[in-house]
Amino acid sequence: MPEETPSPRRVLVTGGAGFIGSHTVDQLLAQGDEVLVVDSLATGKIENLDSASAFSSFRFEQLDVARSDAFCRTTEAFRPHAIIHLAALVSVQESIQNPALNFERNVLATQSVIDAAQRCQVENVVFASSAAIYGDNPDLPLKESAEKRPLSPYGGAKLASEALLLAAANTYHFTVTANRYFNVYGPRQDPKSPYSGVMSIFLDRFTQGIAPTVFGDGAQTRDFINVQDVARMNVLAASSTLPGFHAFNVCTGKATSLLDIIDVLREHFPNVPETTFKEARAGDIIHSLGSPESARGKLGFRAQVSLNEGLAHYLQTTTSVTSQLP
Ligand code: UD2
Repeated sequence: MPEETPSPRRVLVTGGAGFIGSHTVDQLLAQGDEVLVVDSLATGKIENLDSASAFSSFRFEQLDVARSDAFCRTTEAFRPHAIIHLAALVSVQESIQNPALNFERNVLATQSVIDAAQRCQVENVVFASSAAIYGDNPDLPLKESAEKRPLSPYGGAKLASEALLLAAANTYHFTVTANRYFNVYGPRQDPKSPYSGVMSIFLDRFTQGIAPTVFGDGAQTRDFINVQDVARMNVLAASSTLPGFHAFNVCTGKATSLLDIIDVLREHFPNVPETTFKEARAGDIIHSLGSPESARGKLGFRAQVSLNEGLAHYLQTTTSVTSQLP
């Protein structure tokens, strides 16, 4: 007899006040789970949890996951069935400028999660990994087995975390899913830094009537995946019964160029001035594309939101927020 999934489940989400985290929390609450968010609010925003806080099954604790003892105590008190570990230093550029901080937030924090999971016998751990571990590997579409060539301390830390989790899964026998996100976009992504996701920057500019800047010729492609799909994969992985460690690309398998995105945005904002082209960024990858086959075959995960739908919804949300501004 397959083991029954207890309902409701208790799920601890680190980084739950962030872009991907808050959407994951919303989906967990909607399916009836009890959720504890642990977030230092270093980059996460409490406003991202506005809709979550309406649920009596939701709790929040402001805490840095890398503070291992405190995090263990919190985990012990909540006794989660699953931990979804999304808290991280998310900027590649910042990881290059401050590798020690990157180590603390992206490696030590993972060790802290492993310690807590082991001590509290958590059955299931989900980890936010990244396509950054593949670096500029040109063997597209990238399969999970592709050679890992991280090009930044950020990519290195994600790979190191996967190794720690693989060893922990083998040693302590819990289920671990490492989700390797490709280019995630959608509402609540912060467009403020020049290194924010390109989609958030373009949307911000178009809605303000400012021309987008393209670094290079705009023919570079990415595998853009909507945050709703990414959150769904996190939720699915949190109840995975696959034993041991598994890493999955979280992607669509479709390549889209920057020029394609600009074309779509121009349909919505025909009066925005012509695109500005600047020299390509140093170290920029021309093409990035993942193979979604493994996640489809082993977890039944398939991205459902098309780029057109995702962009239209993102625009609706962004413009309704902008129109509320004084
Ligand atoms: C993504 C991830 C990064 C890391 C990396 C691994 C994001 C935000 N970043 O970087 O964390 O995982 O993949 O490969 O998801 N661009 C413009 N104009 C702008 C901004 C960007 O032309 O105003 C270009 C940029 O030079 C690049 C493309 O858009 O060619 C995508 O840039 P990005 O920063 O959104 O994402 P990426 O793939 O470089």
